[in-house]
Amino acid sequence: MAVTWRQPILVGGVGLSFLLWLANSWNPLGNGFGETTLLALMATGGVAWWWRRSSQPSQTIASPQQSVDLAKAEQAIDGCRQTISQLQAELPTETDSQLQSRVANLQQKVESLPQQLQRQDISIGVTGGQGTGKTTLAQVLSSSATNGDIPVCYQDTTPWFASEAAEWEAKQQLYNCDLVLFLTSGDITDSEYQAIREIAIAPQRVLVVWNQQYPQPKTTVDTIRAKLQQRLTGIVPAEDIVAIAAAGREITVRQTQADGSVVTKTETTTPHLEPLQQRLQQILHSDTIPSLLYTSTYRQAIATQQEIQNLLNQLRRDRAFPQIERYQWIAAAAAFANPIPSGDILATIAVNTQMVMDLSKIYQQPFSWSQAQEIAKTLGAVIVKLGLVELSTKTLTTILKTNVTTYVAGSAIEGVSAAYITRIAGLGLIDYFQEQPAITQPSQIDWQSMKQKLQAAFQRTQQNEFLVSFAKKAANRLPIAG
Ligand SMILES: Nc1nc2c(ncn2[C@@H]2O[C@H](COP(=O)(O)OP(=O)(O)O)[C@@H](O)[C@H]2O)c(=O)[nH]1
Ligand SMILES: [Mg+2]
Repeated sequence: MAVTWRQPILVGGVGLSFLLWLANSWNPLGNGFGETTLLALMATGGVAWWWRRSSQPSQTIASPQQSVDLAKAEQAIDGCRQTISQLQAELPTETDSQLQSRVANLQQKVESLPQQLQRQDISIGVTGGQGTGKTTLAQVLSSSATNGDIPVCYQDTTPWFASEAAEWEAKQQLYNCDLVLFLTSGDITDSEYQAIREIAIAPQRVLVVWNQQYPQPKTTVDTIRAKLQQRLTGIVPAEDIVAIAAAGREITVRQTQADGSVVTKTETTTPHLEPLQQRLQQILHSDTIPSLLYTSTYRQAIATQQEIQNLLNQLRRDRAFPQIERYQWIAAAAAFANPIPSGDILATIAVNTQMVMDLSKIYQQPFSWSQAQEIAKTLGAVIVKLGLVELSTKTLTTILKTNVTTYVAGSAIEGVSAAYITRIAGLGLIDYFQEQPAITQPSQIDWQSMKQKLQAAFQRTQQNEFLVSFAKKAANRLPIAG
């Protein structure tokens, strides 16, 4: 067999000085390894952590009916301010105009949040599935007298469930609403349930309005309302579920006369809006209006912060990717130049330790050398345990043999595998750092979750097309092809 597969993938015995020499003499990306001084220990601690709600979705889901007070709304605004300053601090010196305007836009959103707390009008969105009476109800409510102590504007949305685009539009239309009337035409479907839940946990105050387009006997009304209340327990309080008829309807009434003949008459039923109007009056009372505004502001602050965080994550990824690329080629060269005898899987390596340090710095949780080393060791062990080394080596060996015409030495395979494994480690790390912004100690790392990230990164890079191009690229960087 021309190719002997020796296990140590990552450069166990490579000393720092060797690596430094290697990086400087064989410089894959043209930028010096010394820019991040290998031996410099980074100071830990003093990391400013921003408040990030999104990483803990369970918190929001736990109590959809949570009340938001002024302090909570202001805290959310503060969180936004911190994240936007973080974003500004991390903006590259040369920023294109598109990015600049995105940041300016976000900045403006953050600045407008405090004004939301003082708003002097209320906006109510009327939403629900197709044909549930949204337009009709919004019109009826708009034309009736003001419901409470504040000017109110009603707006119907595009229907949910019709298409993804329509639903997305409906959500946009509801973004500024302080209250949502969610219309149904009877007992709710699963998708209606999900939609209502989604609105409630946003959190956004939502009333569920059963709009009866046909007159129903009272017992039916009571049964359906009870069913709705039961289904929505913990999501919408019973008093926020009301039954109405937004419009009257012409119905044909057949009456049998004393002589047995049947007379057909047309009657128009009357609209029935009182239950909804009463509830709106209570909610739009001057005592309760502030709570609506706090909730709206809080919700918008959370959404804005998430938007800022997404952009920040994107910028960090943009910076992290070239680092991962750089380390993967360094790992390849090191493994190629200095293969170690089999059996000894030493996963801790200078390359990966340095990569952990650099990536953790990008993600604002800088680790010291020894901390990074501890992480790199465990990372290596986890990767080996997951069987990723073996799997990827097998695949890459086949790919190399079929795609690289010249003789492929075992050390070349080790080099390519080392590059690939370093890439997986790097991708896993950045996915993890992105989700867990509050780590300051290696002991805080949740290895179970890290494992999932590594596996996901592995899966994502398993398409044959990617592997072939990766193996070719790696082989070209090693002095083996040609
Ligand atoms: N009888 C009756 N018809 C209604 C009621 N609400 C809406 N409709 C009718 O149902 C149809 C759809 O209503 P529309 O408001 O356009 O629904 P949207 O698609 O949710 O905006 C229209 O023909 C309305 O006149 C109601 O409470 N009673
Ligand atoms: Mg409509």
